[in-house]
Amino acid sequence: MSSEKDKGKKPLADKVENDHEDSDEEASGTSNFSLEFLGRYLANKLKIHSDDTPKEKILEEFTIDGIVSHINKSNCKNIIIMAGAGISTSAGIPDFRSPVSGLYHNLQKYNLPHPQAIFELSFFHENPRPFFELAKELYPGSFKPTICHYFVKLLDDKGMLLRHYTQNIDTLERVAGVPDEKLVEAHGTFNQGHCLTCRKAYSQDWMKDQIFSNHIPPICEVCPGVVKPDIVFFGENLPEKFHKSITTDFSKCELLIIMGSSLTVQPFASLIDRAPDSCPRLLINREKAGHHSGLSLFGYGGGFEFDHDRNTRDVCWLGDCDDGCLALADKLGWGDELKELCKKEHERIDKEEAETKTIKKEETTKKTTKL
Ligand code: CNA
Repeated sequence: MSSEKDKGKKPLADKVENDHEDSDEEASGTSNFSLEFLGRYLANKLKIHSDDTPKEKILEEFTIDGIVSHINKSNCKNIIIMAGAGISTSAGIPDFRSPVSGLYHNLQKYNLPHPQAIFELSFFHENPRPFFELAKELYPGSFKPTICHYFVKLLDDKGMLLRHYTQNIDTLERVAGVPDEKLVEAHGTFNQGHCLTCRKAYSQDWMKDQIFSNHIPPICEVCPGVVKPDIVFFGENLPEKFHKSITTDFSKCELLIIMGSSLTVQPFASLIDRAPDSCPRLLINREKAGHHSGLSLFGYGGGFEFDHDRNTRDVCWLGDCDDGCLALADKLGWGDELKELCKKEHERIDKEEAETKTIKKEETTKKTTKL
């Protein structure tokens, strides 16, 4: 999945593609005493679990039923969600890495030196047009939140959401009504923009107007700088809110749910290792991900343990995120409520869109009549 070019790069943020080697391979041929000792010493210092330390079994079974039983028994109030592009694909927004439909497979028309250049600051300074052309295709406002987004909203309504960490830039969590204080948009958002030269702030509507009226790139009103949406490019820092929130949230986490992410982009991917050992982790995704997303020292620590006999708390549910959320909601007794919320909100969005279209049409007619 990650090309040679990807390695060591800082994608859409401090993001670095996860190119850790398999820990068994790391161990092979290097397990002499001194390395083993060093591994144990560092693991101990860094509080990383050793493979052979017997650990308490946290879940009764490594299934959605096991997760539901944990939620009910421990009366979870501090659930953290980590989301990726996969929660928005059913809304019609392509992810990055899925074969055929993924964005990286469909960028030929922009004639880029390599696919990720479209999100690289250095390339953007040289040629911002491809990014803005792509932005037109992905622009928020044209898509409706999915069952997954409303599942997050429902968790919050029920007082069970500690925080929703998203890598997505499509703002669909906001559209679904997840409150700002519960949201960490780790890779930024189209919600706002700034002039790259004088830092004047611009609204989403202002940028949208500029981009869709073909004023590409949008130019600042007070200086000749280019206005860029606040999405985090390769080579840029993650928002302060991300760094602040992770230091306090994860130690409190009682259940971690990861949805629709290949967990290949750092530092986001290794957040899964911040959850305490007593915290169950549920991956809902089309493919397994995150096996070795964190620090791995001679087989110590890092990543999910789905297939390992030392697994005490990791569940992998393979399939579409919407179906996974519905399955979870059903088993919690909220299935109908979730479907109803989604239906009601989609109707509201459709109605608002129709009203906006009518108003715009009337304005155009008025203008033409005046002429
Ligand atoms: P990714 O690397 O493209 O991985 C997506 C993952 O989701 C893959 O493992 C897919 O198999 C899986 N997947 C796709 N659709 C579904 C589905 N319906 N149900 C279940 N699983 C599914 O994307 P990541 O989010 O892991 O990578 C992080 C990048 C992607 C971030 O920097 C984002 O900014 C960026 N991105 C965001 C959007 C968006 O805002 N909607 C779209 C495309 C890319």
